Amino acid sequence: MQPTPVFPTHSPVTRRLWLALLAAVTLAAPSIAGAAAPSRAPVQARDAWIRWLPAGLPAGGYVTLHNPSNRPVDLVGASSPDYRQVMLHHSVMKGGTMQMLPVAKIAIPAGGDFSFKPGAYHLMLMQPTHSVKPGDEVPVTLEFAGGASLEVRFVVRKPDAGAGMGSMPMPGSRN
Ligand SMILES: [Cu+2]
Repeated sequence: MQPTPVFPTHSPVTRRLWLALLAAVTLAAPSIAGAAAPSRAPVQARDAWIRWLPAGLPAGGYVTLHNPSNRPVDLVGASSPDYRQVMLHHSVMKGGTMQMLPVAKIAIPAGGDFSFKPGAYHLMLMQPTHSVKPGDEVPVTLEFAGGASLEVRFVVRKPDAGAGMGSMPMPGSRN
């Protein structure tokens, strides 16, 4: 009798098991990649800030988003634990007055930037859940088509930072 080899490579059982393992790995690889992709936003954010207004008034949020990928990415929403509602808005001049229109989505061009700016596109942060003041940092989660998201920290600045939003009335100073 020959001794049993350490690696029974000619055993049909082992061979079948090995092929099954190979098949499992091959099948699993693409599905793992597919599952991980939606959570990772390819977008990078910079210069994120909120134009603070007193008395819990809706505040404008501004940020520049960069899309390094080779296809457009759609921003479809935003949320923050510090505000009950965050909307995508576009300010437009109509008959001499500034109007704000809700926007369903904003495309960030492939290999390009999109900038939210005072008087143009902005995030409208409404109903703060607690007192937000200049100097604070507010986390905002940007949501993209396909389920990807990106958390960005917005620095809260005083109203005189940057250009005004136009027609928003300012309450009198209490100082
Ligand atoms: Cu607005």
